[in-house]
Amino acid sequence: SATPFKVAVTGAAGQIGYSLLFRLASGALLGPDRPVELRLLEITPALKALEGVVMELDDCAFGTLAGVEIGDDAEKVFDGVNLALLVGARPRGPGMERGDLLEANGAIFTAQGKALNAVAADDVRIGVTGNPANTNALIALSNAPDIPAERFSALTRLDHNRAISQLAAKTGSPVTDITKMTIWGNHSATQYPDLFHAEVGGRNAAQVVGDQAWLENDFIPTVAKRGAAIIEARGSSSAASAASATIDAARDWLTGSPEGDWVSMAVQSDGSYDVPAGLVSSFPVTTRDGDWEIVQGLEIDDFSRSRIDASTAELAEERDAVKGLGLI
Ligand code: NAX
Repeated sequence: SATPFKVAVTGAAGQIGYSLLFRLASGALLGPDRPVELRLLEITPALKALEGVVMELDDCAFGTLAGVEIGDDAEKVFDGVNLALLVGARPRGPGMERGDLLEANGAIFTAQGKALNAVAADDVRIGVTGNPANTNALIALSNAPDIPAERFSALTRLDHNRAISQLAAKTGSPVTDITKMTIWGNHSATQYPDLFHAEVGGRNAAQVVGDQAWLENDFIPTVAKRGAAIIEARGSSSAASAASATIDAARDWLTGSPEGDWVSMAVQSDGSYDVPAGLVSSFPVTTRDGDWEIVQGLEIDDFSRSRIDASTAELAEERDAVKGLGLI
């Protein structure tokens, strides 16, 4: 039988983990024929809860689950991993300033970057879900000098999927009719979900909608503030949808984006679309065999330009802050 694909998940005892682990174990990533070994990292106080989750994984008797290891030592847990999903992060606590948040997460993502650099498999891919995801990915990649920077990405696939869902509802189309959606910039309220290149049944989405006011005052804020709306309704932040998007992103990265379509991923900018080189920013990308390429040649009008610039300016501020803290 095939060698197990080793997947690390950090923050495995958290909310997203509680959905993500079961999807991974059931073969949602690489299908029913590829066994998966889970390597789960948590902080020491959460290990007992994680043991309970592992009991439940056992109880599912998943045919694709080849093994589970848990621990609080990143160098042990990341040993030989082919994919690392960095979900665990430090949430903003009461009275915590933005700088404090960047510093607390900086400590996590510098250490995890170094551990991946030391022990991950040569073919490792790293997806960062934990917030602030783009800047955490920048910190991790900056602390893993032997891993090519292209192996790191931050999750904007949830935003991408939210945008598809909103556009499908507005146009009365199935989600499968929506293609070429793009999220630009930061996974934050400044993100720019772009309808000018998206298509509905092969027709330009902005033209099909034909309503700039909806696009500006409804669509963009609904997508960008969806996380807050879910907290308001559910009493806790999006978890199952975040897990689902984390799987979608990793699966498409490893196995390829659909022909004639693209996906959104936050990756280190090479200066495409005048996004300052070095920032980890969301772009339209095509993927194949674990590599990605930024879709080139899209025309950016003034409206899109100002939205992209606003979000990348925020990313530049975050980068300057973590640079100031000596994290990158
Ligand atoms: P939880 O607070 O439920 O779980 C996080 C887990 O991470 C906890 O169990 C904690 O013990 C663990 N953890 C903390 N530091 C760790 C470390 N150094 N090593 C290993 N584990 C560590 O949060 P959850 O709802 O699961 O969300 C996880 C992260 O995803 C948060 O940062 C959240 O903001 C972020 N999100 C990102 C999204 C995205 O689209 N990029 C959307 C969903 C989510 O908001």
